[in-house]
Amino acid sequence: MKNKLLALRDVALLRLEQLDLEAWRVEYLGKKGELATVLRGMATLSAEERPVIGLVANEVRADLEEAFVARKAELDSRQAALREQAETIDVTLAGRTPYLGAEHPLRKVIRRIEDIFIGFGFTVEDGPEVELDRYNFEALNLPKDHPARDMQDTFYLTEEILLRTHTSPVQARTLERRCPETPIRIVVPGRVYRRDDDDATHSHAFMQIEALVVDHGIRMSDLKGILLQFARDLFGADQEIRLRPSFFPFTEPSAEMDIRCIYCHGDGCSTCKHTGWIEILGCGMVHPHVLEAGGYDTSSLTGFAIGMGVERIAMLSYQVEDIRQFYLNDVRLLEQFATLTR
Ligand code: 2NM
Repeated sequence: MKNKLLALRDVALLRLEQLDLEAWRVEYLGKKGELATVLRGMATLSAEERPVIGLVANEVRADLEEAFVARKAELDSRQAALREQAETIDVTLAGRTPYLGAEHPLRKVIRRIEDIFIGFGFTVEDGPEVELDRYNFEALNLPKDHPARDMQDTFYLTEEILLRTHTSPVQARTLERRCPETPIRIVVPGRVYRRDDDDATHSHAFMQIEALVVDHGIRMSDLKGILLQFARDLFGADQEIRLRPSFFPFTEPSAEMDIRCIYCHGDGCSTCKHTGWIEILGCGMVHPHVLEAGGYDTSSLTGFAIGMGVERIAMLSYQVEDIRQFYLNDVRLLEQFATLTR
């Protein structure tokens, strides 16, 4: 029995290195463990043998318990060392490149257009998106019963208050505010709203940029010169343009400007519907009613105005097929523009 106990101790100490600590404790020191099983056999021993074996058994138990405590301490300290190592900051490591974010593609287009007009001597103006009927329509030669009001289905908040359908009310406000003797050269970007069903090419809320010039002796040829230079600054030095007659209530005469198709250069493709041209903006000579509403003397002052949709230009420039991509703020789209310099 003594040999059995000593053999048990040797095996147990050997297995301590190999077994999970708790599994080892159950197997050797547990109530139904190896040691307990051997000790149950003591009942069969004689009265002389029992104290001798008892002494050996106690020694074996003490040895195993001591080994258990030592092993536990060893494992605990090894784990603590690992944890400390994991928490240690290596100050010699290279830093992570911070995520910088990027200009939204619509902002990029607005900034480029602003910069072109700033180069022509224009300044940037803005105004409220919640507007008065007076500035959005009335001052722009669009009286209450005018059929052209239907051209732009309007979000009305009250009879008189609405979400602006174009940025032109900013021009109307500027004309009203400025001294009617001083020339005006402004460019006005901003969000506008129209009751429209959203689809791949329409949005009920989109960005517009308009320009206005008022001065003595401004003529259609001034408009055409600015338009040609604008198109060349935006799309390249050899860009061709053409003007087609059109209608807007706030300009007379009015025109739409096409650029040579930036994809097929006039050969014909699906983007230009095989015409070789792409419509890009509307423009015209400011209607005398608009200047008069701003207190300007139309016998000595004339002007021109230009208006364009930012999304349309962004879709053409960056080959974005669906206008809704601009409003999703999907980082995968935005990251594509992060590296773009223009
Ligand atoms: C366009 C087309 C033609 C325009 C007119 C004015 C104002 F206020 F001067 F009358 N601002 N913008 C205008 C003219 C806008 O957008 C397609």
